[in-house]
Amino acid sequence: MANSMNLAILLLALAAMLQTTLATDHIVGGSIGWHPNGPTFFADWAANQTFRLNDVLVFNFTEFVHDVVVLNKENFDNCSFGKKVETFSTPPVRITLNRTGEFYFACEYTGHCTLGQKLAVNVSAFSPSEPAPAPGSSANSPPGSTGTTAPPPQNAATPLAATFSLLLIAIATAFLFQF
Ligand SMILES: *[C@@H]1O[C@H](CO)[C@@H](O)[C@H](O)[C@H]1NC(C)=O
Ligand SMILES: *[C@@H]1O[C@H](CO)[C@@H](O)[C@H](O)[C@H]1NC(C)=O
Ligand SMILES: *[C@@H]1O[C@H](CO)[C@@H](O)[C@H](O)[C@H]1NC(C)=O
Ligand SMILES: *[C@@H]1O[C@H](CO)[C@@H](O)[C@H](O)[C@H]1NC(C)=O
Ligand SMILES: *[C@@H]1O[C@H](CO)[C@@H](O)[C@H](O)[C@H]1NC(C)=O
Ligand SMILES: [Cu+2]
Repeated sequence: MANSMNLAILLLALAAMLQTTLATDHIVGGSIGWHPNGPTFFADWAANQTFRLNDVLVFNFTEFVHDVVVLNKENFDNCSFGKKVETFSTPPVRITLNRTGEFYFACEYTGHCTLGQKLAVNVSAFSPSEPAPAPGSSANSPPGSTGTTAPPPQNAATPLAATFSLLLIAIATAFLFQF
């Protein structure tokens, strides 16, 4: 009984560790970061990412020059800041995508949102059928950026790891309820 419990706890801890490694940090805008860079820059950036539950958005910007405001879709569409959901002003801002569905962000400093400093992401539940990013692709380095920047983390979550993690949880649960 005691041994089974220990094993179950060990397996659960292992599963938790795997789960943690599954969450990906997305550096918003790659090496450009969070500031206006053309009307479709952040939409293009987002199109090259896969956002999964519990992934983290990292907004990197200069304090008092930009901020991050969570908006609803209507206000996001017309860059309207009358009804802010939440405001984050101290960089780097880390936002955990803690539900599936759409999230809307914009900078409320005058003109920035209309200049394209706005980001919509659509968070999907884990999907094993998703294609892996092409090997060697520098998908995250924005056009026009110069210098040698290490490619930001791609979506490191692999279907195998997730399956393995689920399996561990299942085994641990089976052990816990066996006695
Ligand atoms: C992904 O990034 C590459 C390189 O920056 C770019 O050429 C391509 O258009 C992007 N894809 C999408 C769907 O935006
Ligand atoms: C944020 O930007 C600064 C200056 O560009 C850079 O030094 C720093 O590494 C960036 N941090 C992240 C998390 O990208
Ligand atoms: C933006 O749209 C919202 C919802 O449709 C509306 O309440 C708001 O007045 C609009 N703001 C501007 C500046 O157009
Ligand atoms: C997600 O986090 C925000 C705070 O950042 C919180 O207000 C919200 O309730 C959370 N949503 C879920 C589904 O946990
Ligand atoms: C977000 O993803 C969901 C599920 O994949 C989809 O039904 C929805 O239309 C997407 N929303 C947008 C704005 O693309
Ligand atoms: Cu700004």
